[in-house]
Amino acid sequence: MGFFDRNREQLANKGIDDARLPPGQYLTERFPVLHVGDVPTYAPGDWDLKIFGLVDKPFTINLDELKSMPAVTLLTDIHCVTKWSKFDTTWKGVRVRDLFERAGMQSGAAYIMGHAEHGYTANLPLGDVLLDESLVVYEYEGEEIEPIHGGPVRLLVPHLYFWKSPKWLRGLELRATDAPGFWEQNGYNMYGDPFLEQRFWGD
Ligand SMILES: Nc1nc2c(c(=O)[nH]1)N[C@H]1C(S)=C(S)[C@@H](COP(=O)(O)O)O[C@H]1N2
Ligand SMILES: [Mo]
Repeated sequence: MGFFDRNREQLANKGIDDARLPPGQYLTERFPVLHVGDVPTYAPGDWDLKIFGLVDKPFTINLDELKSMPAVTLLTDIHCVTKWSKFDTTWKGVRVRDLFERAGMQSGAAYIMGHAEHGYTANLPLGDVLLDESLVVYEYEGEEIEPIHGGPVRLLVPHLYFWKSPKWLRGLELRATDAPGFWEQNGYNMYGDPFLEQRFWGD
C-alpha cells in the first residue's frame, strides 16, 4: 500500500470521515508554506485593501477599519493543489460579501480578481466569494496571521484549492469577464474544485 492509501486509512483510525479528504489528497498536521517571491513586510498602518472595478463606490480600507467590521470566525479544512490538506483550521475575518455590499456591486459583475503583493493574482467567480465561508481574514488560530502565511491579511475561499486564497491581499476587483490569474496562466484550472480534482486545464 502506498503513502496516499495509508494516509487515507489512518483517517478512519482517528475517527475522521474520509469523505472530507478530496481525491488525490493526503492529510497533514503541518502547515506548509507555499508562495512565489519574498514575504513582504509592512510598517504598522502600511497595509490597505482596495475594492474596485464594477462597483458604484470603490474604496480603500485599512486594517483598523477592517477589524471594526462585523467579524466571522470559521472552522474549515484547506486543500492545496500540491496534494496536502489540513483539517480544522480556524480563521477570523470579514465576509467578502460585506465588503462588496458596501462598495455596491454593479449588475454586470460576474467574476473577481484577487490582487496580492508582488503582482500575484487569482481569479474566481463572483458567486463563490459571496458565500458565507469566503472571508478576508486577519487571524489564524486566534493570533494575527504570520507574515509567511499571508499576514496581515489574506483571502480565504476554503471550498477551492488554496492557490485561490491570495496571501498579502491588496485588492479585490469586480469584473464582467473571467481572466486567468497567476497560476491559472501557468496551467492551473480556472475554477479549482478539490472534490472534482480540478487541478489543471482540462481537469
Ligand atoms: N500572494 C500569494 N498568495 C498565495 C500564493 C502565492 O504564491 N502568493 N500561493 C498560493 C498557494 S499555491 C497556496 S497552497 C497557499 C499557501 O498558503 P500557506 O503558505 O499559508 O500554506 O497560498 C496561496 N496564496
Ligand atoms: Mo498551492
